Amino acid sequence: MHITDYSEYQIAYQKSLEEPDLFWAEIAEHFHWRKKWNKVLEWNFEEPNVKWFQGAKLNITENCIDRHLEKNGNKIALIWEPNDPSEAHKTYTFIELHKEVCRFANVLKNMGVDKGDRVCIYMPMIPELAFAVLACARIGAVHSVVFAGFSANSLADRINDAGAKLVICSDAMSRGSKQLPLKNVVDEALKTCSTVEKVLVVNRLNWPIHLRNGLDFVYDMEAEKVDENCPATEMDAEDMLFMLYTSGSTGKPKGVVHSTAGYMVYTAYSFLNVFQYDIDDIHFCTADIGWITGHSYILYGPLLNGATTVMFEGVPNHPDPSRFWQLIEKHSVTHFYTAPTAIRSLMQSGTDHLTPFAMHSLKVLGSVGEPINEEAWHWYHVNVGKERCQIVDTWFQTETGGILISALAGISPTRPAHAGQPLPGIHAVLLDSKGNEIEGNDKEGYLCIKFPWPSMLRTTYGDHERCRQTYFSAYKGYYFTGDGARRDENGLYRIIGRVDDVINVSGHRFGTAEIENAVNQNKNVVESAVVGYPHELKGQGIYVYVICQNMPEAAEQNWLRSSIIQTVAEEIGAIAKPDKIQFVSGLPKTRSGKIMRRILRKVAEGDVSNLGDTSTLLDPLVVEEIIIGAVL
Ligand code: 7RM
Repeated sequence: MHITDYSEYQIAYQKSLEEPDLFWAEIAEHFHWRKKWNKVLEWNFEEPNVKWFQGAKLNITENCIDRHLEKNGNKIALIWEPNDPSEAHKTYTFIELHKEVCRFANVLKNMGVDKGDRVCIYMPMIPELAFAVLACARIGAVHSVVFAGFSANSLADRINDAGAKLVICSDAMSRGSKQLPLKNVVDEALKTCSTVEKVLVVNRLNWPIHLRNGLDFVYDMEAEKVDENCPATEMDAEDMLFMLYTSGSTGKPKGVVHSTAGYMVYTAYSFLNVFQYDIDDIHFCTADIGWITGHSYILYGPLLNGATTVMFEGVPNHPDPSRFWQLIEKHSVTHFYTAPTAIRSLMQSGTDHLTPFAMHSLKVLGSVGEPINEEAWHWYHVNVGKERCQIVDTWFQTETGGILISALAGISPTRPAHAGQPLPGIHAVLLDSKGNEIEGNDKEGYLCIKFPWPSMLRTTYGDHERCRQTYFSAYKGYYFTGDGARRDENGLYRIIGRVDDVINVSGHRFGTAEIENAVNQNKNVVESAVVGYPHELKGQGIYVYVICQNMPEAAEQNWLRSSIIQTVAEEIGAIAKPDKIQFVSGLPKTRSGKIMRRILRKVAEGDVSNLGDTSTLLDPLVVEEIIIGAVL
C-alpha cells in the first residue's frame, strides 16, 4: 500500500487502470474488516450507482483507534492547541482517544441516537469536535459537520435538509481575538427546525447559556452517567458515514454523501502516499474540520494510519504571524498542510516573523483549497521549507473525499503552481467543450474522471437526481469536476479554477446564485448579480452588482453597502461578505433575459479591453454605465 519510489508509482498507476478490482482489493487487505467483501466494485455513471466492497462489514473507528491500541496505545494520536497560547495544549494517546470517543458515543446513545440518524455538529476546533465526529461513526450515526462560521440561517437549512435529530454545539468559541456565541446561533436556527429533538452542549468558555428542560443537555453532566466502553456498531461497506454540505452553481448547498468502506480505504491510502507518512511523523493540517480537508486529513486519514495529528483552534495571525512556526517547533511537526490564502496573508507580514524558527523537523509542506500562485509557492518553499522540504499541491473536492491529483512527496516530479499527476486509481482526463477527450500533453480542457474511485460521493442527500445532474450529465460516462485544468508538456496537471458559477474565496466555495439569493433578502435590493474577481489575498473576491428601486445617491451608498453586507452575513455567514458592491440601473441581459456574466466578470477584473460580442444585449448602453461606475 505504501509507494516508495517513482517506478512503484508508475506500476501502481498502470495496474489501477488495468486491474482496478485487484488493485483496490490488495490495498483493502490492510484494514480491519469484521467481514470481507464479496465484490470489489459495481458501478455505472448513468444513474450514477457506485458501490465499493459490497458485502463487507466494518466500523471505521475500529480502524482509526482500536486497531492501534495493542502496539501503539500509548502513542499520541491527537495534539490539540488552543486559540490562545497562554492556555495549555492537550494530548490524547490512542488509549485516551478510545475512551473519549466511547464515552461520547455512549452519551449519544443515551440521548436516543441510533444507527442511521443524522447528527449535526456545529462546534469550534476543540477536541470534543473530534470525539463527536468519531462517536457518531462508532455508533453508525451520520455526522454532518457545519463550519462554525456559518450563520443561523445557513445552519437551519443544513439541519432541515439532513433531517438531523440532534445538534452538538459548544457554548461559545474563540477565534483570534474574537469570541462568538454558538449556542445562541443554534437557538436561533432551531426556531425553524422541526426534526431536532435535543441539543448537546459542550462547555468551552464557561459562557452563560440558556438551557431548556428536556431539549438542552450539558455534555459534562451526561458524560458522568455513562462508562467508557462502547462496542462499535457493525456497518455495511456502503452505509453512509457522513455528509458534508458544499455549494454548487445552482440552488442551496447540497449534502455530499460519503460511504464507509470506500472513504476509509481511499483517505488512508492517499494520506500515506501523498504525504509519505512515516511512523513517528507529526502531521499538522490547519484546515477546519468543517471542511472536507479537515475530515480527511486531520481526522480519518492520519488516524487510520496510526499517525499523530495536530488540531489547532486558532488562526494564523493570532496573537501574531509567528503562531504556526511556534507550533511547528513546539511539536516537532514534520508535515505542515495549509491553504494558499493563509500563505499569502502571512507573506504580507514579511519574513521577520519566521527568522527565529529553523523548523528543522519539517519534511513536507502541503497546499490545498485553491490554486497556489507561483509567488506564494516560492515564498512557502524558501521561507517555511528553507528549501529543503517537498511541497505537495493537493487537488481534491468535497465530492472526491480524498486527494486525487498531487505529487507523492519526494517521489513524483513537481512544478510550482501544478498539482501534478493523478494518484493511482484516478483516471483523470481533459475534455473539450464537445465532450471529446483531449489526448497528449500541453493541452487545456475540462477536468473529468473516467472511472470510480473508492471515496467518491455516492449521492447528494435526499436528491439523487441533483447528483446526477450536477456531476454526471455534462459529459456522459464521466464525473465532471467543475474545474478547468491544463496538462503541461510533462503531463503534470495545473488546476486553473472553476468553470462553473462557483467562487472560491480563501478556499471556501460559494455559488454565485447562493450569494445573490442572500443579497436579494435585503429589502433595498431589487435585483443583483454576483461574480468573482482575482483577489490578492483571498484568491477570489466577491463582486456584487445591485439594482435598487431608484439609483441611490452617493451619500446613501455607504450605509446601503453596509446593510447589504450585513444581510449576507446573516443569511450565509461572515465568510461570504461581499468585497465590492456596485450600484447599477440595469444588468447586461440578452433578449431572453440571461445575464451576460462574462461582461460583469471582465468589468470586475478591471479589464474591459475586450468585452466580446455585445450585440445580442437588450440594452447595450447599460454596459457603458457599468464600466464607468466600476468599483476598482
Ligand atoms: C479540498 C477542497 C473544491 C474546489 C476544487 C478547486 C479548488 C482545491 C485545489 C484547488 C487548485 C488545488 N474542497 N481546489 N484544491 N484548486 N489547486 N490544490 O478545497 O470542495 O471545498 O473545493 O477547490 O476549484 O473544485 S472543496
